[in-house]
Amino acid sequence: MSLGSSASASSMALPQAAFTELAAPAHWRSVSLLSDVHVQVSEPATLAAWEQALHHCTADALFILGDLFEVWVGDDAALEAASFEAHCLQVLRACSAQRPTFFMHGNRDFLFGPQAAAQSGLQILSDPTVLVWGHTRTLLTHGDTLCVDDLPYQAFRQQVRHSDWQEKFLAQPLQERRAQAAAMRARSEANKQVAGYVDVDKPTAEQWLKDAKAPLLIHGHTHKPTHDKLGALERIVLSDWEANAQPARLEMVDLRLNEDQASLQITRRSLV
Ligand SMILES: [Mn+2]
Repeated sequence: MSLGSSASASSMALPQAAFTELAAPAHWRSVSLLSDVHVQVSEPATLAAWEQALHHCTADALFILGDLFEVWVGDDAALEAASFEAHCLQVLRACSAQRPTFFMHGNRDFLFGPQAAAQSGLQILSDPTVLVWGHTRTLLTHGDTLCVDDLPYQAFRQQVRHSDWQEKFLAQPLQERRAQAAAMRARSEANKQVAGYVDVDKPTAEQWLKDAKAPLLIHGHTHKPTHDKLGALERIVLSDWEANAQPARLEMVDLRLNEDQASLQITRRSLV
């Protein structure tokens, strides 16, 4: 089985968004969001910044919208003594002990499973999810499903999100999975050198917002942080993280529910 082979694009279904809702408890005053940290052994500065961000988090809830890990090859990776994965789950555990900490799968860490969730205390969110907070509705997604123009990626996504593929992949030895994931990443990086990151399809995103009855979309994935308009609607794209970039990219978004319970105060916060 090859990790990189893709199913034919013609067999691909259009994204079907089912809008799961998450009701925020009445006492929440602020939440923080981040995504695309891509923690990995080879980037200790980004890892340290992420640990600090969680340690100093004061929000009532934290939302991690995917690609927290550069790669997640199976929950058993965290069972290896002193593994990088085990360390990361400990960091998450300390955070989730203080506040509800939600995790949505990204395209790098979609194999983050129930065992890792239990070990870290993370609550897994379906993608997409509508956060219903006071009278506000905010649509949260990793963002890769909305990149409908990237047909090879969508075909690949459909393949690897299938339970048959996942069972076969996870049945292989851990070392073999790590090697395959590294090869896949190398190919994906090479692709990006050529094509760059594809943005989400704006008409599809707008339709999702209309169907979800939400005026605001928050997503990551594209590594193109922005706060812009989608027609009459609004979108925030979370930044990817890289401590050694010039300038460093270490950013969270904070939401605060206004007194009217009907609007949100949005702050992009750089941790540099
Ligand atoms: Mn991604």
